[in-house]
Amino acid sequence: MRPLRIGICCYPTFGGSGVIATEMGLALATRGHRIHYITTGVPRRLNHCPSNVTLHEVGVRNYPMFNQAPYSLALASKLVSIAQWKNLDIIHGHYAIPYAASAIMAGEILGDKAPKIVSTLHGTDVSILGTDENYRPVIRWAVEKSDAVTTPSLWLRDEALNRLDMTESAEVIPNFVDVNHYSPQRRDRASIEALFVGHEDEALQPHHPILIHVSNFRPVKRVETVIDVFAKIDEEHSARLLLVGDGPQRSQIEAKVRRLGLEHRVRFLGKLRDFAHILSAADLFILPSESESFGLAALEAQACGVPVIASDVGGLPEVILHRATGLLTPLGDDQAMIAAINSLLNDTPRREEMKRRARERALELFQLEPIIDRYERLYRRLLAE
Ligand code: GMT
Repeated sequence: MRPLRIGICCYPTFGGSGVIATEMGLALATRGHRIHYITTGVPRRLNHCPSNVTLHEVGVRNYPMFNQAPYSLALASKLVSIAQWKNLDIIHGHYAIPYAASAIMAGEILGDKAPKIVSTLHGTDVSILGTDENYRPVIRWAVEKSDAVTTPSLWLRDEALNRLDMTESAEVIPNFVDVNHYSPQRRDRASIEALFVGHEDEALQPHHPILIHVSNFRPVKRVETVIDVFAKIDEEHSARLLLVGDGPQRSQIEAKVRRLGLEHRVRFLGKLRDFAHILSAADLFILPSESESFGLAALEAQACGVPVIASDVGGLPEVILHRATGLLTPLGDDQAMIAAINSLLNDTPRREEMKRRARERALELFQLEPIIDRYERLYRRLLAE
């Protein structure tokens, strides 16, 4: 089979869509395909760059007439030029705005020389922007014009179908995890203990539970709830909380932690490039999100053998098997989440069993290679190869 020339455009940031797009590109490159990332910066998870991977930065020129520089147009122009120069077979856009939309714009400009365009919807591009009349018509147009549309969960497929009035259903290709990198073997409690040394009254003991939350600190993640729930757990268990990531609400969350006098128990670790060893050392992962199309962070936790306590929303039940790999509680019911966490912290054999099942689920359903096979098959089907 001939190697394909694939352009990938995505947010190069800490978010799940950028992570999936970057790791997918690297996995396809390992199979010999030529990968072109077309983004505003170096994708955060791009920690090495093989010779068949090229980065193309989109330059957004400002001009006195512009109120705000039109990134989507600069991106579309860049896609046209890379598609022509590198003779791309496929452009794969991750997230509808601007990536799918700019890819379709580029396709229209290229006409019958256009590569096939695959659009992956990731979450709020459907659940929030897909209902906002400022964006909905463009999102709907991009989705309808794409040669193929994928979603990471059945839930998002149905949301997209209904909210965007799609004439054809998207194909569900779940997100994936590198189970070798995200694995219980990387458990490293000593480095967690080091994080708390000298910052507290009582040294971290082996029986003190470590809770973790990873997110981009946006309102949809409900990080305030993470703190409220943790405060209650700490009263009973003398626990520790690790917060990985950064985003618009971080300062207000830090202020809340100080207000509650919890600064000795909580560590803000910021946008760590690699945190698998920290994740593996945690006892439980907390994710009280308002909406989540998939919950990549929850999958990464499970791959590390860490059970997840999350809200019962969106695609999370497709990732977390209630009572087997974690516990799902009704959205907004903090008491139920506190009770769920306490029930697991007080029952070590049950927690141990959940750790095992969490890892097992990641191995059974969400391994990288079989999922990359599905994308590759999709590309070849579109190219009739
Ligand atoms: O849709 C977003 O809010 C952004 C996006 C991202 O870039 O992180 O997150 C979504 O895509 C991830 C990767 O597919 C999913 O794991 C997240 O669940 C999803 N977020 C939401 O649906 C809120």
